[in-house]
Amino acid sequence: MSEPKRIAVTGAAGQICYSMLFRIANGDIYGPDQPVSLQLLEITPALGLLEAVKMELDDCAFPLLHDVVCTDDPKVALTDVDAALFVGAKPRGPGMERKDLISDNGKIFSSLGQILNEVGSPECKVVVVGNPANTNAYILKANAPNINPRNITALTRLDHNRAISQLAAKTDAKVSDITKMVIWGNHSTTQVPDITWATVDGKAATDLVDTAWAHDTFIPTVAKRGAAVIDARGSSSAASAANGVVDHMASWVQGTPDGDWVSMAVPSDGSYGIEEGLIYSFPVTCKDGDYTIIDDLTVTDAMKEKMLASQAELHEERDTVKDLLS
Ligand code: NAX
Repeated sequence: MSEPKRIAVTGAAGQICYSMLFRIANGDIYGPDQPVSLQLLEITPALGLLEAVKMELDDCAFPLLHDVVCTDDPKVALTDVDAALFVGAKPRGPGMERKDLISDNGKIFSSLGQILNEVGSPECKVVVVGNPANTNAYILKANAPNINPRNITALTRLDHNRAISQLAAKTDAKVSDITKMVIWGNHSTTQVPDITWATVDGKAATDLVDTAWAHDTFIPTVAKRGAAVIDARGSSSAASAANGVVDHMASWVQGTPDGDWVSMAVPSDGSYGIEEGLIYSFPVTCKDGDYTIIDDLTVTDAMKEKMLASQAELHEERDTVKDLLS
């Protein structure tokens, strides 16, 4: 067997990680022949809970799980990792404005970015999950110039999966029949779920559903699904978010199937007029551990307007944290 892949996970005693770590240890990111080591980071008060998570990981006796480190020292967690999954962040508290959350969480990502810059491997693959995910990834990128900027990404795969599920339900199809879904933009309610190129069992989705449904029902349902889950369960999506992270990383590492793509928030290369460097969700294909933005789709005027509105929100978020962009 090969050397273990080292994976750092922050916020490792939280809700998302309680679903995610067991999947990673089972080989769901790097595949069934690749051992993994977990380097788990928490804030000091949560270390007891993190030890309990480690006890359960031990008790699963996963054949691929080589080693588990639990720490409150980001340097220990981020040293020499092949992948870093930044899940830990503060949730929005009562009376807190979105911009307060951005500033508070932004500080976590500037500090972790600087430490990753110091101790991380330059080709380490990063996905930011903690919200606001795109802007936190942007802050991390600005603070970690030694890390390949292409490798700093944010999670919109949960939104992508939600969109597939909604289209499958509407067309009475199986989720496995759906290809070429797109999520453009920010992981927020300004995101743009787009079925323009989607197929359902080989047929164009746009021939199966009407435009009014696609614009007035599908887009808001997907974009507000996170809030609907909070209403239903009293806390934010955890198992489905964990699944989204595993899917995001597995596609990146193992590749996407021929004839399909996935959505990932990655540094823009200027495609579709989106400012270069902004962390923005695009359709991408993955191969040999790298991704390529699909840059030649013809977007409708209506979608372009929404895509630019999502970019404008990212610009506003960036203005709020400009002090953190060293
Ligand atoms: P939890 O509150 O259950 O867990 C977060 C954990 O992070 C806690 O254990 C906390 O102690 C830890 N933490 C806080 N600051 C830390 C720091 N500086 N270093 C290390 N650990 C730290 O939240 P959970 O449900 O797991 O959600 C985590 C984040 O994911 C939240 O920001 C949430 O908003 C975000 N989400 C993002 C999604 C996406 O698709 N991008 C979807 C789900 C989720 O809403």
